[in-house]
Amino acid sequence: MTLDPSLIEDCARRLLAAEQDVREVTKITDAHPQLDVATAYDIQDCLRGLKQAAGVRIVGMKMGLTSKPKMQQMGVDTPIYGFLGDDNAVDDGALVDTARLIHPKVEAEIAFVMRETLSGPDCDAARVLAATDYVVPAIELIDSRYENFRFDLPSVIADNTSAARYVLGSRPTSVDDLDLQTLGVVMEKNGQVVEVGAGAAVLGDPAGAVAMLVNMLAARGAVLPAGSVVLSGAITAAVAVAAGDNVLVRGDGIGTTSMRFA
Ligand code: OOG
Ligand code: MG
Repeated sequence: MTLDPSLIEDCARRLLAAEQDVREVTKITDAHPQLDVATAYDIQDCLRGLKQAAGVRIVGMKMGLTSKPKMQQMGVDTPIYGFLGDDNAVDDGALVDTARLIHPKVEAEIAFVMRETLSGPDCDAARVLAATDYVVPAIELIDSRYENFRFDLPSVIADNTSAARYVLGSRPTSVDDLDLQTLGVVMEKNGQVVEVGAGAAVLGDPAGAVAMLVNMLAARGAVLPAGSVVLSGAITAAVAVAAGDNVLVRGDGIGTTSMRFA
């Protein structure tokens, strides 16, 4: 179902207000059960426009639901994409204020920083690697605006795939020096290992997840601009965090990155 343009904007404004006011809302499909994926991306685009109008600069994109642990955890098995604004970025090791978040969870990811613009529809992992400036370990903090962190595919797309904060490692590594599929990643919470995985958990190859993003963007007439940060998707299940927690992700040969919570 395509929604009336005024309804698309209403949905985007409701999600923006939920984020700003730090409160849960019912998922969009409760009010609009026929909402389809294309219209859900229209709502996400509208949300992006509202944020840009308020001064947010778009710095990159993210893939989500690209690994089995995430698909099983959320009960949705289709990869999705969202956008990253400069308001989502936090510095490596920085303190994140949980009072600004509804029900935060963290994910271990591999982030790409692109040297060249990529466009679909025939993008593949080799083109992604050739266009990549460097990779770094990342922690994505997701914070669904929906009640109890529960949603379906169209609702989570409209909600910008739960994007909230992210942090990148500060040591760039060239992809020429890495095998992204066997790259091991360890997530620690308060000094205890809570999740482990390898790059191949992400659709067999994180570079393939970035290629899928480029092809999904092409289907909507968009490109992945040079300079973009791309979160390729959680390697492991997401882990809930609260004030006082300390989360660290280390990737084999690519260093570490961390977030602390107040
Ligand atoms: C949707 C976003 C998932 C990932 O890396 O899989 C995501 C969610 O689980 O809330 O960012
Ligand atoms: Mg993620």
